[in-house]
Amino acid sequence: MSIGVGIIGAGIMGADHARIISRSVAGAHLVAISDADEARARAVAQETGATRGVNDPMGVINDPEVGAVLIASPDSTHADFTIACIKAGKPVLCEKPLAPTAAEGMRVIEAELSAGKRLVQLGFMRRFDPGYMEMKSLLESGRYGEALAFHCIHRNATAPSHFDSVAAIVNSCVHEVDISRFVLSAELSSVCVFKAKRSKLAHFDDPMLVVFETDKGQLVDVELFLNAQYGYDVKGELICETGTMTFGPTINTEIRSAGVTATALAPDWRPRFAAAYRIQNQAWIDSISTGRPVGSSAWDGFVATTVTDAGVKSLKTGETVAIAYEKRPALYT
Ligand code: ISE
Repeated sequence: MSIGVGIIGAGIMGADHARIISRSVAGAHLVAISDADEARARAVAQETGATRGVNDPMGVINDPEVGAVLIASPDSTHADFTIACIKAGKPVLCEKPLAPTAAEGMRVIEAELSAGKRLVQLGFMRRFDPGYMEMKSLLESGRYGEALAFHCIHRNATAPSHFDSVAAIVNSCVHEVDISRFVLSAELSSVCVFKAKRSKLAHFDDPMLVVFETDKGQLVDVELFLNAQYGYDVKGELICETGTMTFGPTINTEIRSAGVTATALAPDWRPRFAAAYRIQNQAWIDSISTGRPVGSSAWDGFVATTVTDAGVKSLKTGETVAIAYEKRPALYT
């Protein structure tokens, strides 16, 4: 049976998810898309074959034809819409981050705990990226010994004008928070944010180096450079006792001609992580039929906000900040 999906938000990500669900996901069809800009919602609905485009997020969540909801509205609205889905008893795939702060994220955990079952998947799509998945399984094969350090590079061509240094941590670096917890099967125990010399082309602290320590004594360093100009570039290199694992920044073919090698870089994360988004969205729909949640949970989303809260504190004080966690409830074990 096909699951009717409602989407909240018809911006860059909401429209992308609508296209993925309508073109590449089996077992689901689009019912309604809501956006503060109703004309934008209607345009995306028309393009993707959704029944309607509206400006009524609660109407979409409570629509009896909507069996599952995908939230891709602005970050500050994620927690409230996710809680509304939990109250309506509907499975929800919420874009990252769960919330801008841990205090707001905790409200989602409380709502899921009172519902008594897991309904939330967080849209940390990198967990479904073939490069990161292979890195994790190679590490877990034990062939290369233990992981010692993880170098991460996270570059965007340009950051939007509403971005600031806090958003760089809360909205961008949150990906490395989640993926390093996933790849290393470890918790992050401290964070220190270093501001590099600021690019003249940036309107906030950019680039920054963010260094985490894990509870296994590993170091995770992240170069965050969100106005790198030349394209979208995400790389990871895992340093193990007897070898290293690297995956490339690109999914495109390398061309050699006229004395140079060239490989096109994606302009942003959507083409770079196209496979990850497709696999993630299919896994979400499949998990609804089987009743077995996959990917990042609301708890993973909440932990990520706990870490980014500490990152923001380090950004402001320049000090290393120890990360203190709430106790993990039994629902998430
Ligand atoms: C954006 O929201 C994403 O999720 C992208 O993956 C990330 O690279 C970018 O920095 C974020 O702003």
